Amino acid sequence: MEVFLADTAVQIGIVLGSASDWPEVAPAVQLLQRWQIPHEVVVASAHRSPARAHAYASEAEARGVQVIIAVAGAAAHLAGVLASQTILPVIGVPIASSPLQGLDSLLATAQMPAGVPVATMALGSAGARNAAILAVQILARQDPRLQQQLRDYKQEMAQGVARASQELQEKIAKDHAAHKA
Ligand code: AIR
Repeated sequence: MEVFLADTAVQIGIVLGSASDWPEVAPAVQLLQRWQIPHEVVVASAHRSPARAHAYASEAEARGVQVIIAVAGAAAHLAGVLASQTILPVIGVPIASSPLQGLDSLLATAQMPAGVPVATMALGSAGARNAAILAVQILARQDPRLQQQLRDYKQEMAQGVARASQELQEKIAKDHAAHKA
């Protein structure tokens, strides 16, 4: 039985181990919305709903999904379990949601046995954002529009750093002047 809809044009599938992981992922999803990349967000736990997690991974390719992002905390086996059921690239995002503050999920996501790769990102929202960017970089190899968006994004980031530097210099100069007066 198919569990996930077949008629949606989704390129990036984001799977959360729990709805409680969502706040870490929301900014990454905003980026995908801004870039108009068809995506979906579903919850499927490798431990609490293993059949659902297996179904997602085994149906994803036929549904047109090109990259899977798996987000989970604690004993985070989600990315590895999904990767075991598909030939799609799987990007893992460990979340610091347990008393071990993410060391558990980082190791569980990264330390895959040879043969079943998971591209593991940094912990938390930075990792989620990088997962979205990496997924788009994969899609962009076949899509000049996305290549341009990625170039624009890098330029925007660099301009943001230059602006921040200018603002900091102005603040330091102002503080210095106030101190002298
Ligand atoms: N989790 C859920 N099923 C398996 C795992 N590893 C993770 C979730 C979340 C954490 O357990 O990804 O980060 C706590 O989930 P909850 O639902 O108790 O808040």
